[in-house]
Amino acid sequence: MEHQHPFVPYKPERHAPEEMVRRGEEFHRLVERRRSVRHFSPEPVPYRCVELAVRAANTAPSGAHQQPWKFVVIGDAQTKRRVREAAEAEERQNYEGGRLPPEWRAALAPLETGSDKGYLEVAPWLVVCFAEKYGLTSGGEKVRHYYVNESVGIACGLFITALHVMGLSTLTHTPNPMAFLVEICRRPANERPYILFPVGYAAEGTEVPDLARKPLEEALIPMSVNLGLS
Ligand code: IYR
Repeated sequence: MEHQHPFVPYKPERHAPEEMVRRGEEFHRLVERRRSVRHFSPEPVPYRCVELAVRAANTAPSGAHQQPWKFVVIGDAQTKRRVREAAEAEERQNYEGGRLPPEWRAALAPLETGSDKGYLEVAPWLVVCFAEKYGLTSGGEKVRHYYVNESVGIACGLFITALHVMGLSTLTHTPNPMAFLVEICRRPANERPYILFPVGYAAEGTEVPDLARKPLEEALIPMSVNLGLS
């Protein structure tokens, strides 16, 4: 094949059908056990584990391969405190100040969330994912980015899954509006806070809401059924 740009061979592993299913089942069993956690142990977690989760995130496909994500890793007590205080100030407006509309509050009720975000100081690491709304050349010119939300969302999915594989827990936390994170993390104006992840071991005795996954029939619609082919 003739290419205008450099291409290299790619040969993904192939497996026999039974082996494909076995691997798919094993992976599903693993991710099925993941839950978002709001109670963390203060036990230290090696930085290397966080680094590996970001390495996994950094493999995500992205619009025009622009890789529009940044992960800021916070481990010092002072910055964690600043993040907690700023997040709680926003969340107090959400929960106690009436900024969350009643419909939204009702949707959150089963999660029993509130404006206390103590876990932001307990978890050994806070990882803030930023989305690069646009890029900047070395000369400071803006470069348009494509599919930023999709790209960063996929990267965050990989990040969460990598933590879970290692036996670590996290929460996809969005203490909106999150502009305070730009300042605290000292990020430039082209970066928008996307998700704030507390990372650590789940606290001993952690309980999570008794939620069920959506039944497969609601998530998976074989088109053949819609077409009346089966
Ligand atoms: N950011 C708030 C509210 C919140 C919103 C959703 I959507 C959730 O799934 C959970 C919480 C908070 O973190 O409390």
